[in-house]
Parts: sequence; structure tokens; C-alpha cells
Amino acid sequence: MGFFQKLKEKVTQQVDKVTEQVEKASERISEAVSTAVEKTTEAVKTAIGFEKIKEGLSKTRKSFVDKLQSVLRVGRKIDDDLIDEIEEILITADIGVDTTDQIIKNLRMRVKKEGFENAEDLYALLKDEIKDILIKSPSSSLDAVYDTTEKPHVILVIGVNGVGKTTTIGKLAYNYRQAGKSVIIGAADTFRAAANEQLEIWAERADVEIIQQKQGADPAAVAYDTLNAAINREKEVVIIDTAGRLHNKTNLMAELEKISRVMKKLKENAPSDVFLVLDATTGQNAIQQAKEFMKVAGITGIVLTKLDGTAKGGVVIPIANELKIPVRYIGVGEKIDDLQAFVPEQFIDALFEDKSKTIEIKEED
Ligand SMILES: Nc1nc2c(ncn2[C@@H]2O[C@H](COP(=O)(O)OP(=O)(O)OP(=O)(O)O)[C@@H](O)[C@H]2O)c(=O)[nH]1
Ligand SMILES: [Mg+2]
Repeated sequence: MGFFQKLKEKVTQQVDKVTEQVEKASERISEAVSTAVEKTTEAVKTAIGFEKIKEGLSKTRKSFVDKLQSVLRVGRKIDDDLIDEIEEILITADIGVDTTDQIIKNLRMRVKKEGFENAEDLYALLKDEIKDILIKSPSSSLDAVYDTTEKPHVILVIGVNGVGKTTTIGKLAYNYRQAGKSVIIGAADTFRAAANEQLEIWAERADVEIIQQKQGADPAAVAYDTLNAAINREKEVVIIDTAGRLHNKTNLMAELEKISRVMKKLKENAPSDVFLVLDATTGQNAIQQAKEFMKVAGITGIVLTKLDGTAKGGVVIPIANELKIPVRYIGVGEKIDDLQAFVPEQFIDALFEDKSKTIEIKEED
């Protein structure tokens, strides 16, 4: 091989090596950029979600936190009277007797053990205890909120009249679409006039397909048609709306059982989820409703709606703590992007967010 030939080969080899290194580096850069973009998008979404939850909880926070801050004032010492006052505030905030008992017991224990003396220290302690209760509840274990491990993932939505089932389905469909999933919804509320039209509007807003039949049709037939269409069209998520008339137990059981049985003909383990929708404005009554429904339906998750319209938002705490069914979503408004995943830490931070803290942070900026 001549000198120039050798030189040419060497140069070519080096050029190839450099090209390869540049390609690898550029791959790494583009990977790093897309990870950074993904992370930023996630962080922005979380921040927007947190703001919405905070805003949605403002009525509850106003009554709950204002009352707490007025008894936990600087200079006051911790004594039995103070603990009684806190107990009363928790109960009037719809946290319920049992969960309040649990919180107060833990609070007393920590005060004694850790030697707290000043009233103002109890604010952070109380926040901590409530957060701890929620973290230990089943609501905590679901981080993959819009993940679908099976295709299609079938969600049956149930609950009494007017709690917000149809609205929640519209929002949920939208959230799944935002997460890049294909969705089809089924109008199995064939009982109420105009139920189809209402769900159709939501389907349009969320940009998802809808399957319906005429009013009075068998709800189980609509559920079957919807699942069938989902399988044929390879959709990832199926959401079924149901009628909210106040069922007597036997009717409800028969109807839900039939819907599930008919869907099982197409997919053995359908429905994947049964979500019970509860209206937060009904306070303790929501817990009673849940207990009734739990007797007849295999509920896998709870959606608590209308938190924005009530000071009774504290009811989320006993629902998560006592029912042993995960609270999956909370409704904080009537708009399509107003359904938020229930994340205990985020919820408690939003509930306890106090004004003095916000001002402090702003001043630091
Ligand atoms: N402020 C507020 N309103 C809500 C929320 N969720 C639902 N709503 C309102 O509650 C009302 C009833 O909602 P629907 O979705 O029709 O309730 P439903 O359970 O489907 O009712 P039926 O089908 O009649 O049983 C509507 O006016 C909704 O806009 C929420 O999170 N916040
Ligand atoms: Mg409805």
C-alpha cells in the first residue's frame, strides 16, 4: 500500500471515529433535552394542578385554617381546653368523629413525647398528623394515574342523582386524552331524558367517541356495544356512564350485575374499575352513600366532586381514612380541566397553605 493510500485510510478512520463520537454526543444531547422537556412539562402540569387544588379548596381552607389559626395564636399555652377546641374545629370541618379521635389521640401523644408547650407549634404538628393518616390510607398507593396496563381499561362510573358522574366522565376522558390515550365513552344512562345529549357535549369537548342508544334502552346493551366498539377500534380506555336515580338496593345490584356480566362476555375481567362519585357538598352524607354502595358494588375508587363549592372539603380525610377505598380524583370546578388526581401530600399542602407563609416566600423572592 502506497504512502498516500495509507494516509488516506488513516484519515478516513479518524474521520469515521470523530463522526461516530459526534453522533453519539448528539444522541446524548437530544436525549438529555427531551428528558429535560418532559420533566419541565411534568413540573408545569403538577404546578398547575396544585394551583387548581388550592383554589378549589379555598372555601374549606378559609373556614378550617382561619379557625385553627385563631385558637393557635402566639402566646397561648397547650392545655386540655385548647385540645378540646381543636377537636371541635376538626369535627365541624367534616373530618368526622372517628378520624378526629384518631388525630387528637396522636396529637396528644406527640405533644407529651416531644414536649411541645406552645399553641402555635400545633399547626405544623396537626398538618403532619393528618398527612400521615392520608399517606397510610389506600389513597396513597396509586401513582400511575392515567396508566393503562390492559387494553381496553374499562371504567364503570356509578353514584346517586346529580353528584357529577357525567361531568366527571367528560373530565376523565379529557385527562386520558391529554395523557395520549384513546378513549370511548358509553351512554348507559338511558333513564333520564337528555342524558345522551349531555354526554355527547362532553364527548365533543374531550374529543372522544361516544356510543349511545335511544332513551329507555337496556343500559347493559349500551355497555356491551361500547366495549365491543372499543375492542374493534383498539381503544385503550372505556368509560361507562350510568343513571343516577336513587336506586333501591335490589334494583341497583341487578343493574350493575347485569352490566358487568354482559361486558364479561367480551372481556373476562371487565370492568377494570368501578368508580363511585360522591358530592363533597353533602359532607357526612357522602360517607353514608359510600357505605350503601359498598354493600352492592365492588368499588375500586372514589371520585369526590364539587370541592370548590363547599367548606366541607375536610370530608376527603375520613373518606380516605375510614372507607379503605382509594380516593382517586377530586373535582374542583365545572370546567373540563377541573378533575385532579388525589395526591395526599398535595391535598394537605393545599389545605394548610397559610397566608403568612405565602407572604414570606414572596418577600424572599
Ligand atoms: N362546582 C362544581 N360543580 C360540579 C363539579 N362536578 C360536577 N358539577 C356540577 O354538578 C351538576 C351535576 O353534574 P352531572 O354530571 O350532571 O351529575 P350526574 O351525577 O351525572 O347527574 P345524573 O345523571 O342526573 O344523576 C352539574 O351542574 C355539574 O356542572 C365540580 O367538581 N365542581
Ligand atoms: Mg349523568
